[in-house]
Amino acid sequence: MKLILAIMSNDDSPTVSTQLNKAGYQVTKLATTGGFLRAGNTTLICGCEDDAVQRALQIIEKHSSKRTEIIPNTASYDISHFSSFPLEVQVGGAVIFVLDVEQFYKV
Ligand code: 2BA
Repeated sequence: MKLILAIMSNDDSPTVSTQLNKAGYQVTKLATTGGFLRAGNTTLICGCEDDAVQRALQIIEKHSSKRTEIIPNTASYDISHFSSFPLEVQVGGAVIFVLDVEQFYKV
């Protein structure tokens, strides 16, 4: 058995956990904070059999991988000059650990 720890953005975690649940995985969601940026993120804990890890990783990757989004640019360099060019920002991405589980109990 394996334990997957997946750290991702708060925006992606609802979709990832819904899709994991739909595929039959059990998931626990933790509200976490990145040690470097001190910003909120989400850590999903998912225990599964060894042969189910790859499918879980595919689901996580599909719904949380890094991608580029276009957002309106509201920056201005003075009161009369607003930039009308949209901004490309990188969002998403997940950091994933897969650990061996020595023992698992439900009591
Ligand atoms: P990522 O490497 O994509 O990491 C995103 C978040 O995943 C991290 O948030 C942290 O919560 C978790 N994480 C990543 N690697 C981990 C590990 N080995 N063990 C435990 N948790 C881990 P933050 O710590 O706030 O970092 C946000 C981003 O800042 C990182 O994105 C990385 O691009 C950068 N970063 C982190 N530490 C850095 C450092 N010491 N120097 C320069 N850049 C750093």
